[in-house]
Amino acid sequence: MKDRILLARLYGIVDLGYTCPTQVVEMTRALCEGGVDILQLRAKGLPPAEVERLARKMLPVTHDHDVPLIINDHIPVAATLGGVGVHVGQDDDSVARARAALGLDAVVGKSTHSLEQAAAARMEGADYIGFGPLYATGTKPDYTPIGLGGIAAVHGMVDVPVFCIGGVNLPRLPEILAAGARRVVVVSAFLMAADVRSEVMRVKAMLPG
Ligand code: TZP
Ligand code: MG
Repeated sequence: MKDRILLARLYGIVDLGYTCPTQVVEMTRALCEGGVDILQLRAKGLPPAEVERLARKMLPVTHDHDVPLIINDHIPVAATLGGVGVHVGQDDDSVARARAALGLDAVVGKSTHSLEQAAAARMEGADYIGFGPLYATGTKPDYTPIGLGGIAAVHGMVDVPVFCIGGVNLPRLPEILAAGARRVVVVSAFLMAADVRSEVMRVKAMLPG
């Protein structure tokens, strides 16, 4: 699974803040068919058993498309499922604890919101980092946007994949790429698109190969 992360450019998230549980499978299919390289299940506030249930519905689809599935926050759920990665935030369990629970082969990613946090996440052993929010975003409303200024620097600092996140959408992609981004996470712009597959395809086509 780690090799898939190294090659990945486009990271999608099925966020239950935008997608209702009954639409999770359909959304997973649309995102995978559109061409996301990694997919995360983010279900803030849902009980672990529900997160596990939804992940089990997503897995046949992600598996068919050879897209790694990453579980946000719920390390025990990820450990129970097996064959999935986990994503932790600054206030969650450490990368080391996640790795201890999931095994050495599992992908463990971490959210970072500054150059210092990016360097620390790398030292902690994260397989990839999220870096943002670049812009103000309703998906993470309590966070101050960090802007585009740190993107070039973070790529010079850490040797793991950096996924730029937060308010990323098609119209903003040229300036994000011009600032040095090579990989992005897109959440609401995909989940709220009128045609999810086409939107994913359009973003994917603009990313470096
Ligand atoms: N972490 C930093 S910003 C963010 C997360 C999970 C949300 C990004 O969502 P959107 O809708 O693409 O701005
Ligand atoms: Mg978290």
